[in-house]
Order: sequence, then C-alpha cells, then structure tokens
Amino acid sequence: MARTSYVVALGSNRRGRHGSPRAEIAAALAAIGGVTAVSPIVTTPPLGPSLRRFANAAAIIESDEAPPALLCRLKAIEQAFGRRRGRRWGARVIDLDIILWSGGAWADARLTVPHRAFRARGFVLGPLLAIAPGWRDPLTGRTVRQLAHRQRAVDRRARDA
Ligand code: PH2
Ligand code: MG
Ligand code: MG
Repeated sequence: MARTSYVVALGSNRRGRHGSPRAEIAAALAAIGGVTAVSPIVTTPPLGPSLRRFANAAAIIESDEAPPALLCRLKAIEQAFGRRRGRRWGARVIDLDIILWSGGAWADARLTVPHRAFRARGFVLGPLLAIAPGWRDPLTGRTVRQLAHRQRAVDRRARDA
C-alpha cells in the first residue's frame, strides 16, 4: 500500500503502567511510530458515563498500512497498555481511534473512516484543529477548521440554553 496519512485521536482517563493519562498518551505515540505531527494534550470533561476527566490529543501518522492493518495494530497497543474489555465508554488507559485517512472514505464490518462521530466531538476537533486545520472531511466537504467552529457553536448554544 502506498504511503498514507492518518489522523489518530488518543484518549486516556485512567493511570496505567506508564503513569498518568498524559504519560499514557505520550507512550502510545511512541508505540505507534511514524508520527509527523502531535497536538497539545488537552484535559476534557467526560462525554458519557465515565466520571473522570480525559487527556485527549490528536496525531498525524504516516504509514504504509491499509486501514484494517493499522486498526489491528492500534487494538494490539490498547491491549498491551492494559485496556480491558468491558462497559462501553468505561474508564480506559488508552483509546486509539482512526478519525481520517488520506485515502478518503473506508467502510468494512469493523471500521468506518471518517469516524462516525468525530464531527460532534470537541475533544477530537479541538486537538485536530491545532495540527490539520485544512484537512477536508471527505463526506461533508468541510475542513477541520469549519467543523471545529461549527461544533463549538453547537456546544455554546447547548451550554447557554
Ligand atoms: N472517549 C469516549 C467517551 N467519552 N470523553 C472525552 N472527554 N474524551 C474521550 O476521549 C472520550 C470521551 C469513547 O471513546
Ligand atoms: Mg473513542
Ligand atoms: Mg476506540
């Protein structure tokens, strides 16, 4: 497969063997490799049932893997970091999600790219804005900058309602 760029979102809200959630994110980036850009690591309130705040970041990864191969490797890293299977959206040492890739759209039984929910998630779009503002979502045609500004406006409206 030709050289391909991916956007990977990273999240952690539980300590692991590398230490704090921030340390887990840094260690995961080292484990993934091929990292050409990393956002700042931000602290975000949990979306969903988890009670602990998250550390979140986004990275651009260069790889010659096709999406299923990268997914498989990210899952193996999650397991190696001590992620347990269990309650959906429970506290986790590390979550590694493929958000976008340079090949456009991908869908199979295990993986959909672009990530189905990323347009509504400030904890993905905020970090992503710092490293790939001009990356275009192949489904809506909007740039990350446009998506991030729209999502912020929605959040603000919900907060002020
Ligand atoms: N990930 C989730 C569910 N909720 N909330 C924040 N703030 N950050 C996340 O990474 C996150 C979440 C499921 O993957
Ligand atoms: Mg996730
Ligand atoms: Mg995930």
